[in-house]
Amino acid sequence: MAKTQPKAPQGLSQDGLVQIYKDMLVARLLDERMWTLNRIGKAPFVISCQGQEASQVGWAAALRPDDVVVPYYRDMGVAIQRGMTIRELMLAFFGKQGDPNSNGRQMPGHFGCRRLNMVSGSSVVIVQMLHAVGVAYAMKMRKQDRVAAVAFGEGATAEGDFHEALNWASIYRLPVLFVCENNGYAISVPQKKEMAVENVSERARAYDMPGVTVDGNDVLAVYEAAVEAVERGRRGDGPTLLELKTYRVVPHSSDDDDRVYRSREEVEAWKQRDPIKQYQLTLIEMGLWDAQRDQAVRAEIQAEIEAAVEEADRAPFPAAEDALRFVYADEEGR
Ligand SMILES: Cc1ncc(C[n+]2csc(CCOP(=O)(O)OP(=O)(O)O)c2C)c(N)n1
Ligand SMILES: [Mg+2]
Repeated sequence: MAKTQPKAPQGLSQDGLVQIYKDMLVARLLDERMWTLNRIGKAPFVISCQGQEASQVGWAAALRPDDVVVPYYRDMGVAIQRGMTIRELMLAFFGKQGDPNSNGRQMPGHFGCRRLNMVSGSSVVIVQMLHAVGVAYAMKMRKQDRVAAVAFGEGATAEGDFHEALNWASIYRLPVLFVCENNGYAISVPQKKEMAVENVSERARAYDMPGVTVDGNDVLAVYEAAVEAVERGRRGDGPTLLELKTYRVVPHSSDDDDRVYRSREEVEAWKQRDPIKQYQLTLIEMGLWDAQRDQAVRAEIQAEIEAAVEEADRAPFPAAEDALRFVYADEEGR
């Protein structure tokens, strides 16, 4: 039987389809390099996006540049899709001057950049949901057709802020896309010890909003579901809770040893469903990609990463007297 050709979602050009792949690849290769830099003692901390690239690039690609994104610490794929460069991300990773997120004063993974309409997150998990609801409320009061999108892990949904955010957004029919990147664990705690329900999306019903679960390793499925939710928000029909089932294929952070709480077989099984490999095959089937292009693009990205490593390693640390800048509203933020 002839295999059916995969179909591109409406509204995505061929260039758009390829760009999604490149963004996922940049996220993966950059993340891998960060781990080796950490292990040789060059940088203190990695919090990884590996395994979740399709979820992240997929939802971010559904937005316009003037929409506001409120990512969480794993969302390097979102930062890349929005336009943060390899150089900027490496400066942030080394905690150096020129990092657009905090000028080297925050931990890695605290993405925030005015140029990219990206709101900086707190280290306290889930509070970013309330920030996004506030942003969306302001958008509605100003009668803008913009949307706020916020991401979070499934473990963090056990906190009260999650419920308050859904409740408020629903009462006022706010244009928010709530994205749960469900990777099955909150550090060492598996989902069944985080919540009694099977799907985070089931909770949407209690707040009278659509709750949707999709395969978070299928970037086009994520994109399509996110587009629908974003359109809903833009039309004034209120928020959506989108749950993306995925997996982080590396430990929680560079300070975690995941061998103590999950089997190697489980990790291996998820690696077989690698979102980047899956999407590469889709593009090849669509006639938009081949092995030669793949090799060339990987080499280009690696060269850019190495140049960024050299630059960030040499770059100065922030000046001590800058520590309190931008804390109070006494000067323009970056
Ligand atoms: C309020 C709060 N409690 C605990 C922590 C420590 N902590 C950081 S990440 C994390 C796990 C969160 O898991 P999940 O929401 O599933 O996101 P994931 O890391 O799996 O992507 C915890 C407990 C924190 N930062 N803030
Ligand atoms: Mg999790």
